Parts: sequence; C-alpha cells; structure tokens
Amino acid sequence: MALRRFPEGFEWGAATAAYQIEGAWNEDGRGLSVWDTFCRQPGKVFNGESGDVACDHYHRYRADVALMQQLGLQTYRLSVSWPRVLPFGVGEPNEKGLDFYDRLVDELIGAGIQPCVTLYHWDLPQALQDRGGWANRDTAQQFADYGTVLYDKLGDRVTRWVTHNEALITIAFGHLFGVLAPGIRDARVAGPALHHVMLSHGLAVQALRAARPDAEVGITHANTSYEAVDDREESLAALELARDFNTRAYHDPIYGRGYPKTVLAWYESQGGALPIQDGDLDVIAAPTDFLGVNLYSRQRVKADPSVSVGYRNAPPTLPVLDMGYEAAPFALGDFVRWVSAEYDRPKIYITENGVGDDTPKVDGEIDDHLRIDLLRGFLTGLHAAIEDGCDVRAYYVWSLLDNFEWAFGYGKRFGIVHTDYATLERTPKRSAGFYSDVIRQNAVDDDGT
Ligand code: GCO
Repeated sequence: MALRRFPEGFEWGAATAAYQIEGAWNEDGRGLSVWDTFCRQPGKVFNGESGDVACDHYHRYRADVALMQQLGLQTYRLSVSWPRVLPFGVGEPNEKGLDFYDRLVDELIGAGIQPCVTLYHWDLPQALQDRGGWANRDTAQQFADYGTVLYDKLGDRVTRWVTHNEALITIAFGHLFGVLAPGIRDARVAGPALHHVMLSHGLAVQALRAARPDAEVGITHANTSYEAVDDREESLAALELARDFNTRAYHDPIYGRGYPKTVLAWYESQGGALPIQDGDLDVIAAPTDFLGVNLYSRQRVKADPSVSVGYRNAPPTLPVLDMGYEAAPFALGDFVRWVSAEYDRPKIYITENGVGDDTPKVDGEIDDHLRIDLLRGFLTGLHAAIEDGCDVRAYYVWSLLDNFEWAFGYGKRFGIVHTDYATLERTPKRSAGFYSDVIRQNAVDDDGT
C-alpha cells in the first residue's frame, strides 16, 4: 500500500479525560462532581459503575507518561478535574489538587510530550450544580475564574488550551435527553445552559489572553458528518437542520455568526429561550487560535415534520459498531472538508477520533485489527482532506487507555492500550504498534479507498 505522508511538523498525540481515567475521587481534597453524583443514582450507569477508581491515573501517572513516551507520542490531551482544583467550584484552590496537575505537566514535558489541557470535560463541581449549574449565568464567570487558576499555575509550561469538550453533549445528553450527568431532561433548562456554556468559553478565552498572551486556545466540539438520505429538497433541508442543531449551534457563535435562527426558535418554542444579553455574542466570538474536532462516524438524516426539530436520523446502511454508530472512516475527511469550507479554513486539531472495540486480551495480546483498519481509514481520509487544502495540524487518538465510558461504564474500550480493571495493568494493543509506526513515519499506509 502507498504511504500517505502528513505535512512536516504534523503532531501526533492521544487524548483522555480526568473523570474517565484519574480515579482518586475523594482523595487529597477533591470535591464532588456531577459525575460522582450521577453514578450513584441507580440505573444511570451500566453495572452501576463509576469513575471512583477508573484507571487510577492519579497515582499511576508517571508510568502512564513513560508509556506515552514509549509509544512516541508528541503531544497529550488531558482534562483537569474542576472539583479537584476548586472543590466547591469557586474560592480558594485546593493546593494538593493543583499539585497533581503541576507534577503531571512536568512529567510530560520531561518526556518531551507537549500537554494540551482541556478545562472542562463534563465534570462540573456538584456545588455549582446545586446552584443551577450551567443554567445559572454565574457559572460562566466562575468557569473563567477557574481557568485563571490553571493559567496562573500551569501556563508557564502549558501553551495549548481547550476550553470546552463537546458542549453539544453537555447540553443534549446532559440537559435534554438526561442520559449523562447532570441527568436533566428539560429544554427550559437546556436553552439557558447552552448559552452559558458558550458564554463561559468566551470569558475563559478573555481570561487566558490576559494571563498568558502567548498561549493558544480553542474549543473542541462533538461532530458527526451528516448526510441526506437522498437529494430530494426535503432531505437536503433536513440535512441543514441536523447541521444547525448539532454543529452550527456550537460553531457559528464562535465565529461571530450568533446562533442559527432555527435553534433560537426551537428553544423559544420549548420555553427555553436562550438568555442572550447585550455583548454576550461578542464575548463568545473572542478570536480563537484553533478549532478542536472530535468525530467518530457519519449520520444519514431524513425529513420528519412530525418531530419538533423537523428531521430524524435514518437507519444505518453500513456495518454498525459496538457503540451503535456506523463504521464510516471516510466521515473524518468529509467533515473536515465541510467545516473548513463553512468557517473559512480554521486551523484544526483533531482532538478525538478512535474506535470502540472490545477485542479481549488472549495470551497477553490484544489483536484489535478492527481498530487498526478503521484508524487507517480515518487517517487516509484526513490526509486527503489536508491534500485538498484543509489546515489540520495535529491528531489525538481517543484514547490512550481503555477507560470509563460514561453511561456505558467500563463496557466499551477505546484505548490503544488495554486496561485490566482488576489489576490496573496496562497492555499496549496491536493498534498501539500501528499508531507508533504512523508517528515514526509521519505517514499512514493508504487503505486503498
Ligand atoms: C466523547 C467524549 C469522550 C468519549 C469518547 C468515546 O467524545 O464522547 O469526549 O469522553 O469517551 O468520545 O465515546
């Protein structure tokens, strides 16, 4: 197979998130997050599992960084647990919590791995949720103040910051469908929460510019490459509605376009009008340095006037993966082309892309060839999009380790490294070797598509 070489200086990394890997849920002064609460509600998480222990990264971070170095990672995307740093979300920082991230950053830099720090990967302090959480406008400024605590402590070494991970999921899954923390199912709450999450991003960008003017900052969104089931006018209109609600709602304001009218109208119709105040949209549109793209699949959509948003997802036509979405490796390149054209070719980091594949360990080996095949396909499509002029500079595979997959508990494995949850032993999978080769060559062997 031909080798597709990535541009000189392209960066290769892996991503994780605090609640999914750290454990130590009640150690060294960490406060409660909405996920600690959610996991303790019967029926919310598969098998009643939680991130209490997870991968115990809090205690094993040195060995994990050594593993990253062994794999050849050039950069590593982590998230900070807000309640570990500010147990009640505000007030005096918990020095032991800050010290963990201080040591982790030093370990990464000592290993020649550039940290990329996400401020928020869904673990809101429960104390703030008790005061309304994202539906309370105060949380937006409290988020920026939390960011300043990190910028001050880590900003002399961390130069790449992500404000939010997947605001869509925070809002849709956490506040509309109720299937993720905080488990709310109320559009009257979700609308204000959406706006305050976006406002908090803008305030956190402003705070970074004040504290660390030389750093780079962006936001990471959950994405799907949407396609119409056919080229009938109603289907094409359904496609644009899907993009409005799932993509433009979270990207347009960042790029100074405000919210899509369809989204504003829908939330108003549901009693959850977005409480936009004068100046808010300018704050949200504070210039950013990159766009973080997370993507796992594509979704075909069709018109359906019987539902309030006017479209619905169409049945799959490709093999369906363990996570319930289609095996569609072409989706990454397709979406990168679309988002580049839609938003005037921003600098892009692929901040998450990977495969849920539960291939077991047999005789000490994990032969996860499905993950390798799909990663090869994703990267082939990404390379083609870069060749077509998209400005993609880095790729973070999700994930370094098998970890806590939210409501799926430990039932879904996304790591290129296997985690034995009984012993917490890490075992690189076959895909880890594949990925190390990609990093070393800065190239992927073409998947022939
Ligand atoms: C997400 C989250 C990750 C998930 C990953 C696999 O994109 O949903 O950022 O925390 O674990 O995507 O589903």
